[in-house]
Amino acid sequence: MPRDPKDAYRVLADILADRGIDINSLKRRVKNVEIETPSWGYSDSGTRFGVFRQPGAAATVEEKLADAGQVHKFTGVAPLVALHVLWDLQDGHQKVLDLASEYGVRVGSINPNVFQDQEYALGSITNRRAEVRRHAVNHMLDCVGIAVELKSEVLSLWFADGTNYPGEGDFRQRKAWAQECLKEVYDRMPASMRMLVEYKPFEPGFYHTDIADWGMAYTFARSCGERAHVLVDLGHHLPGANIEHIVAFLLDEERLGGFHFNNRKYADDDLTVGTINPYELFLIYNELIKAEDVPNGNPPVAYMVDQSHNTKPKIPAMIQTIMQIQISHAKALCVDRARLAHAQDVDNLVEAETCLQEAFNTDVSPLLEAAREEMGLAPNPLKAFAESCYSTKVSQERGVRKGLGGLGQ
Ligand code: RM4
Ligand code: MN
Ligand code: MN
Repeated sequence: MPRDPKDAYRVLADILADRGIDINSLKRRVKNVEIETPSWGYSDSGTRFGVFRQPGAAATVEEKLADAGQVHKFTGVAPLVALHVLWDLQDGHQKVLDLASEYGVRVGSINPNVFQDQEYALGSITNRRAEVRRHAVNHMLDCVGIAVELKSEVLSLWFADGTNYPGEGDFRQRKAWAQECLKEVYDRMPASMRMLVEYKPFEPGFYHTDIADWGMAYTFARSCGERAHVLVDLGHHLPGANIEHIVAFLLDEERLGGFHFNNRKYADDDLTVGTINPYELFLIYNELIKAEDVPNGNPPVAYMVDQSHNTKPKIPAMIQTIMQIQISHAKALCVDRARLAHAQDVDNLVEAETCLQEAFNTDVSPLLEAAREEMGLAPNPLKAFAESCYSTKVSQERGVRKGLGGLGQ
């Protein structure tokens, strides 16, 4: 028998009340979320073995903003779009601003590209040649200007810098070059702008990468200044890394700048967030909620998706992603904090872990559906999008093209 949504909501409200949690306050919190989706998630993508073209995949910045607008229209919590300077910003910046507002979204982080030009084969900000480092810094300085014009306050940096062979480079010399370049860019950012420094343990450098882990990103960020923070991409850790611990540590240091949400099974797989290891995502959100409840001086956290859906249809895949994030967020809000704190106080390990397990096992769909209803949305965004026939329409109009996507175009 199909469940009555009102009954399900009342049952959940009672369960939460027993945990000392007011369902209305949770509803406010799940409504008050802004997630950024990546422009490159709407265009054709693939692996180094090939790119798969889908009818209707976005090929211009206008189409990417239009598709992102659909994700926001049906989820209500994805109003921001990350832009990649090389892939998206050939058109005039005013035009991009106008298009964003036409499609009901805003420009989110600005992502420079210092990894695709031929001259970056042996690195950008750690390249032995001063003229290549200069070129990379100039590009990032241009991006600061672009960000200002596009009213974006986040410069999000990822470097492909690294080496493939022992002996190829001098780690400490490269560290000094990276530091010098980052500081020059940082010093030219307006006071309203933040710099996010992303790390990655391998690929495309398979022997070493210059910003390999959170500690290195943190060190670079600290030596730039207060507005440089660490970006945690969930796919950029070696197997077994305790990401929730890293998140808590960075929050405590007031340096957690943002996330690139995705999930991994083997490497930097960019699979759908929360699908391979949902408990990990829940535990990460658990740390974020704790920090929201008792704020310190940590900057606002940018919640960004970094996924390219090579074989799934782009827009439904992104809506599914947003829904997955909402589920983990909502579950982490369901932890009985007082009971957990007490269990920790008296070293009751079973009870403490039970508090987390109970929250993780809570069916939060009645809460999310009620929140969507209050936002004037359909309870199931994926279904509502499918019924809108937008995909059929753009597939027919756009067809299959080779466009301005991301990597591999
Ligand atoms: C990297 C990293 C960056 C992304 C590039 C293209 O693995 O996740 O965030 O911009 O890929
Ligand atoms: Mn990333
Ligand atoms: Mn990545």
